[in-house]
Amino acid sequence: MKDAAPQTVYLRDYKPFGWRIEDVSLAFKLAPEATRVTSRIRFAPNPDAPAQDFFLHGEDVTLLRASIDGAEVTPEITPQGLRCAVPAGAFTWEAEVEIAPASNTALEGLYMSGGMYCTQCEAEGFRKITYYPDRPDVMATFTVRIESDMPVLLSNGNPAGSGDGWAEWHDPWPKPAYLFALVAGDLRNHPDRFTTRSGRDVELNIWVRPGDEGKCAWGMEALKKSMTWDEDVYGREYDLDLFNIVAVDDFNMGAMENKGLNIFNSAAVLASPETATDANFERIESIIAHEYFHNWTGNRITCRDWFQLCLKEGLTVFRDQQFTSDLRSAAVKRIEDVAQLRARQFPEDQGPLSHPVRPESFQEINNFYTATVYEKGAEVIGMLKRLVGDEAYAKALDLYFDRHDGDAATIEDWLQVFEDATGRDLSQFKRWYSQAGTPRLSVDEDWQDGTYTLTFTQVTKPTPGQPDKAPQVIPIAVGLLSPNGDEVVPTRILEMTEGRQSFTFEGLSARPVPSILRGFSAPVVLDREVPAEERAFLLAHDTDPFNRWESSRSLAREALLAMIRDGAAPDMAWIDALGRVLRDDTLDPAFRALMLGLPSQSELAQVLHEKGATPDPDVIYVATEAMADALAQRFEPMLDALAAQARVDAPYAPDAEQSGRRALGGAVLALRSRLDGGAAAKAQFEAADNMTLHLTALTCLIRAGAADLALGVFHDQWQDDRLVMDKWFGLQVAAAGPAEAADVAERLTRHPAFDWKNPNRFRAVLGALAMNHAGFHRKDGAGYRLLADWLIKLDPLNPQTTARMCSAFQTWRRYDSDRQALMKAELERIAARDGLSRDTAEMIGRILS
Ligand code: B3K
Ligand code: ZN
Repeated sequence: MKDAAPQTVYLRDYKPFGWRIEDVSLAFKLAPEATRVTSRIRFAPNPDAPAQDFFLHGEDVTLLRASIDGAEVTPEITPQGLRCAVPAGAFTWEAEVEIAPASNTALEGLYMSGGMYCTQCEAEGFRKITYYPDRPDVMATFTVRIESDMPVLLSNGNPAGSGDGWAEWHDPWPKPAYLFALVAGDLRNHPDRFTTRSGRDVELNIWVRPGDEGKCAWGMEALKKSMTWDEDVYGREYDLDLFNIVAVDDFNMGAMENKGLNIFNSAAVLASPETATDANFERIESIIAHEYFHNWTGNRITCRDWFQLCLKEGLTVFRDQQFTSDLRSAAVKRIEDVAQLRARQFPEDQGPLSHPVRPESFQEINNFYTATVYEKGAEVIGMLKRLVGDEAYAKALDLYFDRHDGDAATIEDWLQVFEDATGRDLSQFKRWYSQAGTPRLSVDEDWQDGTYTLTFTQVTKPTPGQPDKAPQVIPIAVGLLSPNGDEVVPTRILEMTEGRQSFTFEGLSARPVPSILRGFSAPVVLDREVPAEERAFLLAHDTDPFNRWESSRSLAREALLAMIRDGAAPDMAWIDALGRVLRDDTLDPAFRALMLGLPSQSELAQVLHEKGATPDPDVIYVATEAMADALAQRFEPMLDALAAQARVDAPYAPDAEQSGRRALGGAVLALRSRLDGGAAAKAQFEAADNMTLHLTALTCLIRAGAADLALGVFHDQWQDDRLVMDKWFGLQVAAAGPAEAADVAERLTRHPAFDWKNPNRFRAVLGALAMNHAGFHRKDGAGYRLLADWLIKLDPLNPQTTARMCSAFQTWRRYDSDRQALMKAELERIAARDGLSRDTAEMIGRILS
């Protein structure tokens, strides 16, 4: 059981552990209800640490015996671990514990999934396996022996022997316990090889349940591409003889970078054209890369403590984003990443859960694997690179790897490397790590005698625990266009450091049109009233693809706001300008597909809230539908031509080129379905030979209210495929109208295949409900109630997934008083549960605060 009165942990209280560990030997005798774990650990006093009691973490483990240097000891056991008197010098600790993986529903520590044993130790799961100093700054080499009748027995590092019913592994690289992994099961492998550029021959395997062998090829290609890319771009090579990936069905997140033995949610690695969409393929490619890149940014250089999580996560997200931009379209990737940041990180940073990229306190660290730590953490690195330039960035990274290989490092170490490599003072830049909230940037313009002046003002609103904000360093990428559309000043980075600051451009022959925050050069909100003609001008002429998209997005947003607030008609000027972009067949189909997307309903609610209005989800829904209908009608004459450009004649490949075409085709089909009642979608559904076309068609049919038959057909065809069935569950809720979504979700929770203990299935239904803006916020509170009921049910079994999904309520203060009262009541109902987990209690407490 977790602590009843949770403790808050503070960054400022960090102190090193009193001992170092030279080597760890673990022996596992696996049994579902009674696994025995023996540990033998050589401890030596840490001269750099203050005096302290000898304390080892341990939760939900039964100590059977313990000894020091061979003499039996009787430690004091607490719910969090054990305390024991130890000799003054070095000593050998031995302990035997018993754990019950089959009863471990939290999916943290050693647990069972689909008949196999697997582990998840980050952040603090190793303490559920045995007593240990479970903190990232304690690094050791591990030797692991596994005894089990399972045919495949895996752990970290290189194989060190095996026989009938046993296997041994040795990991020569010192690592913290959170990177430990063990897998045992009846598994099949998809093998391959990779030779590193210095000639190391590496065996690669993807291990899956029997029957899934045909879904590994893409993941394997992604792994090899990642290995090559990290050598080419960061000069980083792989460092073991073997790299194993295992797919498991029950997993709280996407994947985990355990040294030499990555464990993946099967949804984040298994794919075939028949069962996975283009978006799935792209996501798998980037997650494989992300976990692989952690081998250097995370494993070889790890974090001193969990407050430094962004040191590995922000950097590794940044690296996987670079990888995807290099492999696919950089422009499309940037737009997708910014859209994600705005959809996930901005609401977090502008609400009760706001926290700095490097938080200063937590109760449950699992609650801080957030969009802020990951995605804003990556944006901060992007800004750093923009400020120092590509060459200096490369130099700083080389220095980082040289200086800190083998270390458990901090953000201070990271910034020091940049200071040393560039001679810059980064003390003000460091505020990006300590100050929460999204800065808002406003702009004044002045034009006089050939001199053009831009004056920026930055303001960050107070966030929980941080009433006063200091100015940040903001790299503002700006380009200037002449009135005829030529670029007169190419992109320049303006480095803003003050609260209000002016930048001048001299020698211009006419007043220019500015393109500001190109490439989204900083994670800020740009508050700038721009006349619609100027936006339309940028939509037509901007050379920066991100800002071209942004101009259209802003026009769409403003048009929708006018429809929502004043009942205005759709803005035909914007629609026609968009039409001109769509007709330009020199433009990437993927880019044109993105241009056709409307701002999300949740984003519109956020903007209304910022402007002091109370968003009504039903009105927002109606306006968005009306806008989509207007697009469909206006673009009807060109839908055939667009569909022709979207056609793919070659055999299916999930590459950028083909998936871009299919994305455009999907956007066209969505418009057409508004005009033909779903006839074209029905034809596509029947003819589709890949999941992307199949699922796009099914979505259109649901939206057109014509999916009854198709849903049955789809179900019968795919009922034995767990991942495809997740789509079947999720789509029905995601595409349902506002009046039905909660009822559809409720009905699906009673479906015999609704395995609510499986996080993927749980999220497919309840996560999709939380994302269906108008459906979740149904006026009578049915959406809130259903989600709260299920969170209450899941919490005792799986606190981590429960706590994460509580964030669906984080925006509760945006809405009208009736909805606020309904959401508050549900939050209080959850909070009042006896024995609520530390994870969920902390989340609800923060959301209500
Ligand atoms: N490092 C893991 C996440 C662990 C989450 C623990 N609650 C996956 C990743 O970021 O690569
Ligand atoms: Zn990561």
